[in-house]
Amino acid sequence: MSVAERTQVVIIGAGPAGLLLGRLLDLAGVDNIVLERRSQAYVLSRIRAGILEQTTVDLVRKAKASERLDLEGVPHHALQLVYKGQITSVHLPEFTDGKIVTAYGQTELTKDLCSVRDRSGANTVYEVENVELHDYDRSKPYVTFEQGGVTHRIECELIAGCDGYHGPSRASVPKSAIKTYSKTYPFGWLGLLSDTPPVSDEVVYASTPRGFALCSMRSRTRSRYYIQCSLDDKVENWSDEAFWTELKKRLPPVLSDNLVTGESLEKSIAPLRSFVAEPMRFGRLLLAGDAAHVVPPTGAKGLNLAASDIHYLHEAIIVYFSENDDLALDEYSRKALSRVWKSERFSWYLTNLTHQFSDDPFEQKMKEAELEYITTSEAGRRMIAENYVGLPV
Ligand code: FAS
Ligand code: PHB
Repeated sequence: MSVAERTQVVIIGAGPAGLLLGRLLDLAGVDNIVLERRSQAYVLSRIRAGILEQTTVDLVRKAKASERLDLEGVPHHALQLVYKGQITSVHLPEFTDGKIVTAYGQTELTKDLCSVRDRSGANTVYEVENVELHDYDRSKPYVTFEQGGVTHRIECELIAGCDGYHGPSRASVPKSAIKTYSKTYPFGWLGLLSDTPPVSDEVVYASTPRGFALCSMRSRTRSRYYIQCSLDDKVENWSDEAFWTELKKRLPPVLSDNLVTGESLEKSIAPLRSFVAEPMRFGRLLLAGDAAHVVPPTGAKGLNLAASDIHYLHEAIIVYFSENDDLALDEYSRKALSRVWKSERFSWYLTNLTHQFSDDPFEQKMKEAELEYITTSEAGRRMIAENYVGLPV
C-alpha cells in the first residue's frame, strides 16, 4: 500500500477511539490516516466491552456505521444488583428521562467501523512498527514508522494518540508535562464467552461473600460472564466446568437454576486498574480513549469513555481546521477530562461496592450498609441509573 507522505491528522491506533475518530473526520472532509500496530484480523478478534451508552450509540449513528447495531443491538432497560441473595432491579428510564443502554459487543462495533472505513477507501496502515511522534510541540509535527523494513514519514497538522494504555503517544510526552493518577485493584476478572442464551435479559452485578460475578451478553444467543478472581490466578486453572460451578455459587437460585452452560469460546483474566493522565492535549498531540485513561470494567465505561472523548475531539478538530481555532483543542482536554473523572468515580465506586477484598471488619460493614442503602433507596438507585446510562456530554 502506498502510504501518504502528508495528511491533516495522523491517528495512531485502530481501536474504537481511532476508528470512530477517523470515520467522523472523513465525513467532515478532514484528511486522516490510521496507523495500527496489529493486523486487522487481530484487531477484529479482540473480546472486550459489551454495553453501549446512548451517547456512544448516537455517535456511531453520526458516523453512519450503525446499520448492524440498530438491527442487532439489544436494548437494556434495567440492570440487576444481587446482594444477600436478593435481586434489586435498577430501572434506567425511570430515573433518567427515558435513557437506556444497548448490549452490543465492542468486537462487532470494531468490525462495523473497519468495514465503513475500508469501503470509504480511507487510508489505514496495519502492522506498522516503531511508530514515533515528532515535533508535536511545534507547528509541523510528523510521525515516522517502519513497515517491511522501509521507514515512512508522514507530515501532518495534528496527531491523535488513540493507541491505548500501552501505546507510544502518552509515553512520548515528557514526564514534566503530564500528571498521572492511578489505582490498581487487588483482584482480577476471569471472563468467559459462550454461545449459550443469557441467564438474564439485563446485566446482573452480584456481590457475594465468595466474590463478585457479572452476567452479560453479546446477543440473545451469546453470553459473557465474569467472576472476580485473585491476581495470581491463571486461566489454565479454570476448566469450563469449574467456571460454571463457581458462577452458580455466586448467583441466587432463580438465576443459577436457569443458567445454561456450554463450551467456552474464549476465557481470559483481566487485571483491574483506574488511571488518568492530565492534560489530554500536548501542542499538536491529542490523547483519546485508553491512551489517556483506564477504568475497571465494572461500570461498563471503558469503551464509552473512548466514544465520549471522540465526541469532543472530532468537534474540536473540525473547528480547529475550519476556524483556525487553536483554543478548541484546549477546550477538548477540559471537557473530556470533566466527564472522564465522573466515569472514573462511578467505576471505582461500583467496583468497591460489589467486590470482596477488604478484611477490615469496619470497611466490610460500610460496604454492606451502602448496599443496603442503594438497594432500598430511590435516591440510591437514581444515582446508579444516571451514571450507568452515561452522564450528559
Ligand atoms: P484500544 O486499546 O482498544 O485500541 C488501541 C489500539 O492502538 C489497538 O488496536 C492497539 O493495537 C493500537 N496500538 C497500540 N500501540 C500501537 C503502536 N505502537 N502503533 C500503532 N498502533 C498501536 N471496557 C468496558 O467498557 N467493558 C468491558 O467489559 C471491558 N473489558 C475489557 C477487557 C480487556 C482485556 C481490556 C484490555 C479492556 C476492556 N475494556 C472494557 C476496556 C476497553 O473496551 C477499552 O476501554 C477500549 O478498547 C478503549 O478503546 P481505545 O481507546 O480505542 O483503545
Ligand atoms: C460486558 O458485557 O462485557 C460487560 C457488561 C457490563 C460491565 C462490564 C462488562 O459492567
